[in-house]
Formats: sequence, structure tokens, C-alpha cells
Amino acid sequence: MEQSRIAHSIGIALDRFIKNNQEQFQYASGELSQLLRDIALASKVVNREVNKAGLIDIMGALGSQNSAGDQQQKLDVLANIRFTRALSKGGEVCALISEETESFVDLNNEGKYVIAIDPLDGSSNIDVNVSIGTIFSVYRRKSPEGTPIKDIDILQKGSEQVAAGYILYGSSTMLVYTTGHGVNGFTYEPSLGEYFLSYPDLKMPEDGKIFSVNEGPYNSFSTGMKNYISYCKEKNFTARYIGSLVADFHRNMLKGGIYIYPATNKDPTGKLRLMYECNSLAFIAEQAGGSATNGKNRILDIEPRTLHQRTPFYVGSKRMVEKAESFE
Ligand code: P6P
Repeated sequence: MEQSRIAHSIGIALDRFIKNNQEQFQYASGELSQLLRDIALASKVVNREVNKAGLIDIMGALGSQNSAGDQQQKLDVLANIRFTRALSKGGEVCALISEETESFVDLNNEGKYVIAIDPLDGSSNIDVNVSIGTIFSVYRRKSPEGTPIKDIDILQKGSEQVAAGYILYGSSTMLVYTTGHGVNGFTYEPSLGEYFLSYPDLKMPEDGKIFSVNEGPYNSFSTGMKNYISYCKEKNFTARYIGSLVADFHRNMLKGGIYIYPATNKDPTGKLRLMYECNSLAFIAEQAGGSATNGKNRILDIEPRTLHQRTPFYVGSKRMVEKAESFE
């Protein structure tokens, strides 16, 4: 579907945008449209809870750990409940992979889709009022409907995604998503309870001067990674690292830049998770003209072996990712 046929009138409501572009969705029988609406609905509820977190007792750690061993924050768990409930009630999703749950969740729906989601990424930033985000990927189930969910439904390569997106709970709340026909950004207007198109046909600058890396573990970086950081400093690039992936990714997509979370001694296979952080942002980055690799291979080509598999993550402006890889 060439971009020209996608209604790009800034200010159009998300619902209208989805309806106007229904035919661009594969299997355009409306389920994927409804799924996106279900995600948008859940994000509005989470947005309300994130915004009032300081006023009622939902701040801080819950005292439990998620599947990856991360300290669960109260809002993580609330967000996971909200998205799971919205997607279950929506009926379009048969199974859910979440950072917050050890194994996949069978939603016992006849739905055609499988969702991988990080309900609230960067949640350790909640208590200090730093932007946080939701990251999601949408796949079609592979096994016949009405049969038990199988690994082939759950462990799919990123290149199999039919849609992907994120919600950024920042100075304003934004929903950014792709269905494989470019990337569009919507800004939430809380007083109306609606998302409105604010960034039609988003494109990531081919090159940039912002590098986003936590240099704390510098001593355990590869020689190539250390040389690339030195290169960025010699070029007087700008270092910007918020410690919240969605916020760093979104800024770099708009301004041009690269985010790298490489292998370190603490995380020898990288810290970020393939299924519900990297695949989604890699799909969006490529659809916006950017690039996403593990330092060598395309993220979307990585065959997942486990639900919570981690990977080194290089994502952003195409030329910057190529340059970073050239130092390895
Ligand atoms: P570090 C948050 O926990 C997260 O998954 C990303 O949002 C963020 O970019 C990264 O980890 C921060 O990790 O080790 O720099 O604190």
C-alpha cells in the first residue's frame, strides 16, 4: 500500500485513522483493527494510573520479581493486569507473552493473534517521574484455531510480526505503531480520552549525532564497543541516555541517533529482551528507515529459543548502526 493512500490528515482520531486504513491490514476482516483499539483502550487506563501514581499508593516496588528477576513495581503489575484484561475481553488475542509472567498466558479465545508485551518498561523510573513506556508486538497464530497454543505460535521471529508499537507515557502520552506500511504517531488528549494523529508517516533520519549508551559497565565492553564510544566523543556527538528504552528510542527516531545496550559482564547476552522489547522496536525502526541489529545480525531474523531470551541491541539511524557495527 503506497503511503499516499493512507489518510495523513494530522488531527484525525485514531479510530478514524484505523478505519480509513483498514484495507492496508492483511486479512482485513477487522480483527487487527479491533486489537489495536483494545491496546489503545488499555493504554488510556494505564496512563491515568501512571499520572496519578504520586497521589495514591501505587508507587514503589511490590517486593516480588518478574520472570526476568527484575524487581516488580506496583504499576508494572497493574499495567500487566490492564493489558491482559483488555486483550482477553477484546477476543482477538489467543495468547499473551509478557515480561511480567514466566510462561505465556492462554487467553482461551478463538483469537487469531498472539501478543508479546512489556506492559511497563523502565518502571524503575516511576518513582522519580521519568518517562516510561509500553512495548508490544503482534503475530498471527500459526497453529489451527481451536487447537492448543503451540511453540510455533509463541516463538516467532520478529520478521513474522503483523504489527508493533509502543506507548510513551511522557510529557505527553503517545501511541506509535506500524502494521508494516510505515510508522504513525498519535498524541493522547486526556480531556477527550482520544488519540489524535500527530506524526504521520514517521521517518528516522538516516544519520545522527546522538548516542544512547549506559557507560557504567564500560570496562566490560568489547574493544569494538569501546572504540565506537571513543569515535562518538571524537566527533563531539551528544550523549543522551534516560535509562528508559522507549523514551531514548523515541527521541532518537525523531532526531536521529543510536541506542546501544551491548553485551556486558553482568549481561553477557545483553540485557534487553528479544520478544517484547527488541523485536517491536526493530520493526518500527526499519519501517521508519532505520536499522536494528545485535551488533552483527538483523534483530528481526533472530530465531527465538525462549520467551525471555535477551540480546545485545543496536537500534537507530541506519548509518550510525552501520558505523557502530564496523568497530566490532
Ligand atoms: P540500565 C529498563 O529496565 C530497561 O529495560 C530499558 O528501559 C532501559 O533502556 C534499560 O533497561 C536501562 O538499563 O542497565 O542502563 O539501568
